[in-house]
Amino acid sequence: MDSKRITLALQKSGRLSEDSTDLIARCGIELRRQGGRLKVSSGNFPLDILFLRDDDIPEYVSDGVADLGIVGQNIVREKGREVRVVEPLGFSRCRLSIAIPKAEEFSGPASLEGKTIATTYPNSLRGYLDEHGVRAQVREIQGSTEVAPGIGLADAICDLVSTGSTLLTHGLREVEVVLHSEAVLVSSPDLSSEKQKQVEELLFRLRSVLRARESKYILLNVPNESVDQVTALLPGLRSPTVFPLAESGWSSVHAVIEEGDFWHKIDELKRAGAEGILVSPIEKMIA
Ligand code: PRT
Ligand code: ZN
Repeated sequence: MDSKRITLALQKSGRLSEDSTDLIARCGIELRRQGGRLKVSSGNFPLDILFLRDDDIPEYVSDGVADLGIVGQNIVREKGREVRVVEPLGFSRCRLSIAIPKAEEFSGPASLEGKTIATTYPNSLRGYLDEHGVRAQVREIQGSTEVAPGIGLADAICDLVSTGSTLLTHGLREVEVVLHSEAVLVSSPDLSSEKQKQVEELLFRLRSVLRARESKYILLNVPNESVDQVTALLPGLRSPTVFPLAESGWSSVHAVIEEGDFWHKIDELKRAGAEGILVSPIEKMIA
């Protein structure tokens, strides 16, 4: 094995796959994924990718078979393997929650005392119950947890929720959040210094892509008398860039804004006299 190449474990197929491979592509790393192959190598970065079931990723990374992995925090927590969480990636957000039949009363964790809870996350659920001093029976099942109360298999369930529509369809309501999750980059606990260097290079690219995702490039025309007011609204990487327009009395202002602030900022900018506002995505952002 080439000691300078790093191995990244990704989910083979499922909810994490597309965002994970897309992220790697945006880092300028070319992969030629052929059919159902388990391992592919990049020709332009010292990276090999292993495609696995998401549940197996923490084990492969903690054992050092893979140096890095992309997996949900829910799986990292459930498996309890020794891995280092290097970077939250902002996709596949969900929560692990306890849900009960919607007509049932719930007045806090104590309402679960003596109940049977079906889950595919027994360790996380036991952790939650212990933390709250609740004695309940954990029934580990494989998949389709949401049907368990309806067929008399359990009183409650503990499962992943994103939109909540699965719970709704099965007449259940979410009562407690056990943990919030998103996809994270994890690394092996002990990497050689050579590999660590490659990981740093990959991380530098990843962070540039992630930062850019949260930001927009904004261009607007502003009457000169409003430039100060408008630039005060736009922090930018340092401060906004201001150019004179060919038409006298007007300037063009360029800046970077946070996606989350976007609509709120646009309203304020219009009120301050900005016109011809253009907003575009940013591909990479190097701090
Ligand atoms: O085959 P493999 O083992 O690799 O895949 P998998 O079937 O175990 O996992 P997959 O692809 O379904 O999910 C991978 C990861 O996506 C999870 O570990 C989470 O980190 C994340 N994720 C985000 C979700 C959800 N959102 C999600 N909603 N995983 C599962 N769900 C399921 C949930 O279990 C429930 O059945 O979707 C349903 C609820 O969704 P809503 O939108 O109706 O609330
Ligand atoms: Zn899985």
